[in-house]
Parts: sequence; C-alpha cells; structure tokens
Amino acid sequence: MRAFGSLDGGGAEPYLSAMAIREILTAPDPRLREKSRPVETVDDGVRALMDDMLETMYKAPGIGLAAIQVGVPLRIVVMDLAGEGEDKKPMFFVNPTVSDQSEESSLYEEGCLSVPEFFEEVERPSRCRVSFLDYHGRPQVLEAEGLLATCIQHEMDHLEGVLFIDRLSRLKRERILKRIKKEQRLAAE
Ligand code: GNR
Ligand code: NI
Repeated sequence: MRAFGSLDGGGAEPYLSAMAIREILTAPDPRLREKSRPVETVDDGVRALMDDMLETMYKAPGIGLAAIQVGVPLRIVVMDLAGEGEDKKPMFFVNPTVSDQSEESSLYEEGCLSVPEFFEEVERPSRCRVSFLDYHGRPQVLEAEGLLATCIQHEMDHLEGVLFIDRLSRLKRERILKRIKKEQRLAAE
C-alpha cells in the first residue's frame, strides 16, 4: 500500500509495480549487529524504502520492522499494531528517540522476524515517550504504553544492533541460535 500516489489510475501503475518485498535478514547475520545511522532528509527515496518495509512487514507478517532487518543501516522503523481483520494503521518512525521510560516494567512475549519462530518473555519499561519524524519529515511525539511501548523499544534495539534474544539468559539465547543455525543448515541442503 502506497501512502500517496498519482490520482489517475493508469499513472498509479508504475508506482505500484515499483514496490518491492525485500528479504528479511535472520540471525546470526552480522549485519543485524550494525548500529544504524540517522536519516538526513525524509525524501522520496526514504519514503520508497518505508513503503517497501511496510509491504515486507505485512507479508511476513509482523507488527514492526527496522530498516536494518532488510539490510539498510538507517534509523527507520515501520509498525502496524492493528489486528487481523481491522483496518490497517501504518506508523512510520524516522530517527526515533525514546525518553522518560517508566520505572514500572512489563513482561511481554516477544518474537522477531529476524529470529523466526521463537517467542520468549522480555521485560521492558511499561511506558515511554517517543520523538521522531513522520512519513512527511515532520517532528512528532508519542506517549507509548502496552504493545506500542514494547514494540517501539524492540525496534529501537534493532537500531543499536541488539536483538531480543540478547535480553534473555545466555542459556536460552544460545539454545535459540543453535536451533536457528541447524534450521538454516537443513534449508541449505
Ligand atoms: O512481529 C513482531 N511481533 C512482535 C511481538 C512482540 C514484541 C515485538 C514484536 S516485533 C516483531 C517484528 C520484528 O521483528 N520487528 O523488529
Ligand atoms: Ni525484531
């Protein structure tokens, strides 16, 4: 879905066909460990990347995606927390920063498209404030709680090269990585 486009039907075609589902990197790909750098200008190139990220996330399916998960080390996150059957509610975060994290924390069972098929409880601050640029490059501030707070903090970790498994015990993390590597060996045969 394009968030903007030509109004005449014929003219919209090339735009739609230009959208791309990108490959999602999976652990232990070293690119997932890179620290992403800030976006300088929210221009059409950045918006095209965000559109691709959104499509890639919907197809997966997932509720969030950081640019580094498609191999682009820029501080960009897309999210959509709408449930199945609900109207889509795409959110775009460029150069997000998190502040005022609550003392109170919550446990949430997290998954990650870059750590497919594993779900584990992670403890994070229950609430936080997120400052970012939106799809149009305009500054925004959001008070987040619940799943939104969990998801944005999970995505902020990606921008620093951190995966949710890094927040588990070493035993759990290594067990998951071992299973993923085994899965990848089998898939390569
Ligand atoms: O699709 C996703 N679900 C999810 C569930 C709980 C906490 C975080 C997430 S994000 C994840 C998609 C993803 O990997 N984003 O980086
Ligand atoms: Ni993730």
